Amino acid sequence: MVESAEQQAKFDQTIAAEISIEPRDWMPEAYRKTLIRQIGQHAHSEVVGMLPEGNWITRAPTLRRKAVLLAKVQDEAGHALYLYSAAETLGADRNDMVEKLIDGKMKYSSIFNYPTLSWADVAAIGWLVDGAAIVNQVALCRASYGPYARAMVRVCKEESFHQRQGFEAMMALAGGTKAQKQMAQDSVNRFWWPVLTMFGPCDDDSPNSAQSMAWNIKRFSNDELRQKFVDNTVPQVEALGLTVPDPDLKWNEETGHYEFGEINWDEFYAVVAGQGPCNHERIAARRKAWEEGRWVREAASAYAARRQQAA
Ligand code: BYC
Repeated sequence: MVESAEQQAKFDQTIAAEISIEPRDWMPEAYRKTLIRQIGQHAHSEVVGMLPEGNWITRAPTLRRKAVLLAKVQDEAGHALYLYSAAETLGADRNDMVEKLIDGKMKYSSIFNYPTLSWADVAAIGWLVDGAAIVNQVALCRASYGPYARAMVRVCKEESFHQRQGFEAMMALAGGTKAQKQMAQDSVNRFWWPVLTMFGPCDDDSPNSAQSMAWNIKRFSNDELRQKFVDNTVPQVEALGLTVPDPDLKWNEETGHYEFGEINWDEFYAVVAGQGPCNHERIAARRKAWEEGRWVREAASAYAARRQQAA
C-alpha cells in the first residue's frame, strides 16, 4: 500500500514535470487502460480507414493518382502497425484487440462508416479527414506516454503528405469542368459535418476528457481541436471556390474564430453505435481479412518459433 502511494506520487511528479512515461515505468491501472482504449481505437481507425479509399485504387483517374493513392493507403497500414505496437508496450494483445474490433467491442473512428461515392470523396478524405486527423495528432505528439507520442511524430509527417495530395486532387476538380466542380462541392457537402464529429462529443458530453487531460494524454479538449480545424479549413474551402454547407457559419471579428452551426449528435451516436451507412460492410471486410489471413499468421508464428529454437 505504502509502495503504491509512493509509486503514484512518483507518477504524478513525472506527469507534472512533463517527462514521458515509458513502458518500464509504473503507471496507474486506469492510465494504462485509457491508453489501450484510445491507442487501440486509433489503430483500428487506421486499418478500417483503408477501406473507403482502397475501394478507389482500381478506379483512380490517372496512373499518377493511382500511385499516390496506393502509397497513402499503405501508409495507413504502417500507422496501424506503429499504434498496435505502442498498445503492446502496455500489455495489450494484438489478436485480442482485433477480435474485439470485429466483435463490435472496440470502437474505430465514426468517419469511416460513410461511403466514398465518387472520386471527389477520395480527395475529400485526404484533404478533410487527414486534415482533421493532423489537428488531433499534432497535439498527441506531446502525449505523456512516450511510445504513443513518438508514433504520432512519424504519423503526422505522413499525414501532412496525405492532406496535401487530397487538397491538390480537390483543386484539380474544383478548377475543372462544371460537372467536376459540382462533384467536389457534393463531396464537401457530404463530408463536412461527419468530419467535425471526428473530434468526439462536445466537451460537456465527453466522459474521458477531464481525466485524459489531467494525465496529459490529451492536450486540448475536443471542442478546442474542432474549432482549430474549422478555423484552418474554411479559408481553404473558399480558396477552392467552394462553400461550406453550414448556413450558420460566420466569422467573429472579436474572438478571431468562426462560429458554426449545431452538429447532429444523434447521427454521431447512431454511427458510433453501429448504425451508420457502412458499419456492417466495414466490419464484414475486417472479419473476412482476419479469417482469410489466419494461415499467414500461423505460418509466420511457426517460422518465428522454429528460428528461435534454432538460435
Ligand atoms: N468515432 O470521452 P470522449 C485517420 C468515443 S485515422 C468513434 O471524448 P476520448 C485516417 C470515445 O472513444 C485517425 N468513437 O473520448 C486513417 C469514447 O468511447 P468509449 C483516427 C468516438 O477518447 C485512414 C466516447 O466516444 N484518429 O486519420 O477522450 C485513412 C466518448 O468520447 C469518436 C484517432 O483515433 C469518433 N469520432 O476522445 C485516412 C485519434 N469520438 O471508449 C485517415 C485518437 C469519440 O469511452 N483518439 N468517440 O466507449 C483521440 O484523440 C480520442 O480518442 C478522441 C475521443 C478525441 C477521438
